Amino acid sequence: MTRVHLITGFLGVGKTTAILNLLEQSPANEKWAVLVNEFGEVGVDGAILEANGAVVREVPGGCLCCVSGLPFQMGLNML
Ligand SMILES: Nc1nc2c(ncn2[C@@H]2O[C@H](COP(=O)(O)OP(=O)(O)OP(=O)(O)O)[C@@H](O)[C@H]2O)c(=O)[nH]1
Ligand SMILES: [Mg+2]
Repeated sequence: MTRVHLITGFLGVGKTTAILNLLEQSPANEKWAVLVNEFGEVGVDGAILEANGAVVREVPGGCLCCVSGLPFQMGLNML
């Protein structure tokens, strides 16, 4: 089983900060990956998260379920 956590919230509420804090505490024997569904400034979160040790895939350009369904599947498969 792959454990999945969905971090969601309003613009600027602290999602990236929370993920970065969790990454700092991640057990050494676990592999963590972050699938970023960023709306707007493409790539910013991905670069920051990758610099902090996570495997990152991005799904830019819109909602995972309606606009970016295929890129979402591709991102998951790449992980
Ligand atoms: N006071 C306070 N500020 C916080 C907290 N978490 C994050 N911030 C600040 O809130 C601002 C936005 O945090 P981000 O982590 O970038 O928020 P985000 O939800 O990823 O933002 P978007 O990706 O733009 O939607 C930053 O200046 C953080 O330093 C918190 O728990 N308390
Ligand atoms: Mg963010």
